[in-house]
Amino acid sequence: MHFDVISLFPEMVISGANYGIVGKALEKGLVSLSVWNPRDHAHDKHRTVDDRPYGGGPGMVMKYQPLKDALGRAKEAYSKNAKVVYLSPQGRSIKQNLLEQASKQEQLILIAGRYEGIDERFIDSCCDEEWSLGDFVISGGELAALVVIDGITRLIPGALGAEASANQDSHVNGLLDHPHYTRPEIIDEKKVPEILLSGNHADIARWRLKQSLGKTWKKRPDLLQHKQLTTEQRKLLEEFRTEFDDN
Ligand code: 9D3
Repeated sequence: MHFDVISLFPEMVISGANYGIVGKALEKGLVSLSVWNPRDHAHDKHRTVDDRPYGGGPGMVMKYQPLKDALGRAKEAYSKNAKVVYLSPQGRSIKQNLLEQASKQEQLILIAGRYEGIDERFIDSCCDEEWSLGDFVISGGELAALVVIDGITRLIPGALGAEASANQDSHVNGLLDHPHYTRPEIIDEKKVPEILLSGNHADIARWRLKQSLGKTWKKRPDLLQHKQLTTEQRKLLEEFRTEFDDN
């Protein structure tokens, strides 16, 4: 998978991608990343990339032409049919299934905006999709681009260690994760749940699934709304709720 990011702060994207699983995947050549700066395509004396909004109002708007030329470079450097995504507060909220679909692409070009946004004509003519991290405000698209790169990289075969697996991730199965514990066995009188010390892997798997179902029911009932539970899962959730009512 090849990622391109169009950004006025290329170092922010490059440096952010050099850690952990994404950093390793880049080293292994499982993914690659190029960052293109619209400022390199501004040819006036001050290399202007922004201008005042027509109609007035606060802030500045990113100009069409430097974005268009930077995008052109990204496309010709890799070629193939790339998907172009503008990261913005107006976009569709990113969910796991959106990243799963996108991970099948050969090239993904991410447009990171700054200021109040970018000229609408660039969105209309040059972008295929518009994605958001959710209903909160951040200062630009670079962190969003890193989020997308990270989320997609985890889905690429070989990017996660042998012990880990992307299909064990929370949200991949539509449930929240179960609780985790590590040594020591007792901290401030709080014991690790006995079953995790039993060595019975089937019982442990059942307990974890029950905790996942219970946590999801307590914290994110919306996730269960449209999920079809198996007979086993319904039984485990019933058990959890019964024990929950008792406490
Ligand atoms: C005054 C209206 N604001 C729009 C909601 C102005 C504004 C805020 C933040 C314009 C641009 C930005 C920069 N945000 C992003 O580039 C961004 C973003 C976000 O702010 N929230 C959630 N997802 C994303 S993805 C890119």
